[in-house]
Amino acid sequence: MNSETDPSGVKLEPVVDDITATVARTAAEIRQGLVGRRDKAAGENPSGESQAEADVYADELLADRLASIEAVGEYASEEREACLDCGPTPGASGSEGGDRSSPTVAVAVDPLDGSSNLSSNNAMGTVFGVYEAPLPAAGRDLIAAGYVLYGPITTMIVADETGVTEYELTGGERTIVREDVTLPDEPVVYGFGGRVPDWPADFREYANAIETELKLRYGGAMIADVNQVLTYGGVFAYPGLESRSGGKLRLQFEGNPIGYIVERAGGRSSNGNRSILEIEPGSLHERTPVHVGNDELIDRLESALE
Ligand code: FDP
Repeated sequence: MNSETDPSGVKLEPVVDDITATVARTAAEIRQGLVGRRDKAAGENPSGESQAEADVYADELLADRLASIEAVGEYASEEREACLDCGPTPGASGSEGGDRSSPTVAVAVDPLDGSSNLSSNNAMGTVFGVYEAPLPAAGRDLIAAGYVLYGPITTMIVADETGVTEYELTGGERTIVREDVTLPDEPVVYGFGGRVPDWPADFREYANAIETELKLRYGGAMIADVNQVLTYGGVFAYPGLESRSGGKLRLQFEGNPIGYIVERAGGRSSNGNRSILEIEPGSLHERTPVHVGNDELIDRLESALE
């Protein structure tokens, strides 16, 4: 696991472990709580999308559990407007007088990614990023990121500076099933979000070429579609659209964590011209085009979008 220390020499490994274990335990509760919560809730999220009852439920559970971890200074979620301040500023002094014995981090989550799939009972996920900086933060400030995939079984991917690990979850307990997860060298699958007529011409041209080479795997939940790429190799994209140049996915909650995981697994991420992790964030809920996958496929994407 993480052997990282922050610049002042404070060990971050126990912090990441605590957060990861908490997300795993909470995921068991989220999964169980999906039954009876598939209807729309009254409100919208800060991006103007309607919320399912399960979105609100998952956010409240994660906020409660993660904010009670001493080292978590901020909790932010796709489902709430502002950051929840729950401790000292992330990345700053952990206690009075500048003693850095307790590092603080910010955790950003998409509590239920792909929740439109609730109606059709298809796969969904929970995404989290652990930033050693106040939010909104750049992807290079991530010290770990991961996701839980609610598929036929529940699995969890966790990436930190040492690499990527896959777990199976049983009632919130983790069992390692794969260490040093890397993208297979030979890409097999692709999945692209957004409506085809809304794709810019240059992306459409790229997609036409990819369609002749790889198999389509698109399920409408980013986590499930990215997990296909991590398992078989290939490319996932939710590109910038004619109607919305930033695309759909949110930088803090989706783009950065997924970019971090795929890069740690030996692949590349791009917003169209550079790594997603290099984007300077402007606001908590800003969107970004997301393209992740095998190096060569992302190199070609960037050339196509030049
Ligand atoms: P959802 O709105 O169902 O939560 O995060 C947004 C997301 O799902 C992603 O998981 C998914 O990749 C994308 O939106 C699907 O969007 P489309 O319906 O436009 O395909």
